[in-house]
Amino acid sequence: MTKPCILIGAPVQDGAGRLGCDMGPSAYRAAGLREVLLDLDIEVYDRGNVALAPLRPIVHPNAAVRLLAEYDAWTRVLSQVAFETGGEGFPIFLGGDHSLSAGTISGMARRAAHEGRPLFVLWLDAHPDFHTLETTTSGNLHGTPMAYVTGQPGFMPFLPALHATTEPEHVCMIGIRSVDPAERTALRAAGVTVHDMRAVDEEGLAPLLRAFLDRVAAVHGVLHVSLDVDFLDPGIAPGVGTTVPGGATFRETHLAMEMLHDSGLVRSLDLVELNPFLDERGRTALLMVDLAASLMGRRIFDRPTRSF
Ligand code: 5AB
Ligand code: MN
Ligand code: MN
Ligand code: MN
Repeated sequence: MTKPCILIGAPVQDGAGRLGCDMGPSAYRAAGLREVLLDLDIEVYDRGNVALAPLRPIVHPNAAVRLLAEYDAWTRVLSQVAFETGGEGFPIFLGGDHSLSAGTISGMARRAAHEGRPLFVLWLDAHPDFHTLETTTSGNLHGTPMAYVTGQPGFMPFLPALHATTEPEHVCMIGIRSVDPAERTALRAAGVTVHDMRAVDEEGLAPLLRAFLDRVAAVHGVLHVSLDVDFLDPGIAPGVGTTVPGGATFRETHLAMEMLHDSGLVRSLDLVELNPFLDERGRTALLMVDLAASLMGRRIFDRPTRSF
């Protein structure tokens, strides 16, 4: 790893249905993210937390939609920060709820386009977050970022115009096990690769991931990884507002992170949906830091002993 790691706190909670995700960046710092990266001989710069851009009034005809002006403002600022830091090093975005990925992925797509390379996204989540502003019924906008960055209809003129869209065919979702009907229809029409939990159980996470990494490498693509805490089984990761039973295990996820590191394809990472208010003695924050360390090059063999 030659590139420095840039930590960017994104204390976003406006997209989630419950409060507390704004404490995520602090929890990752308290769990020692910077220190584990330094132990790997990686240069680390902590940029502190990003501040919300000024709000502009936005009204949407879907009355369920909540806090759209905030979503717009976070997306504008995070997209710019992602574009800039993506050119300087390896940004790790410390969430914050998943609505922040509207900004980080759109910014990384612009960065990749700037370099003439296609952006791919690995989406590790129980949910596809593929609602549009029209189809969301909860109105919680953390359920929409993948639809926005892939250019699904209805986001304009409410959200910032995309400098570069992410091709739906360049998105691979793994761990999916909670999909709303409108999302299912839209995912099929768009051609997103979706490996639900049954696919993981039958085929194994490693072969599914390997096939995707081969596709990225074949066209000299760059990869952004978006890791939602609820990808993990709630038994090992309770610190999240939207737990779904039957999630990924410790071993599966560490293996995925090591494979991602070995591929050399990953350029940026979102750690999202951690809600420290719901966590148990920091164990979810520690696990996410542990996984980030694997993605950045620590072998499971070298993992320090630690009680969670
Ligand atoms: B998360 C749901 N589809 O739209 C909705 O945790 C859940 O970032 C969204 O993946 C979950 O509210 C968003 C029911
Ligand atoms: Mn999510
Ligand atoms: Mn989720
Ligand atoms: Mn969630």
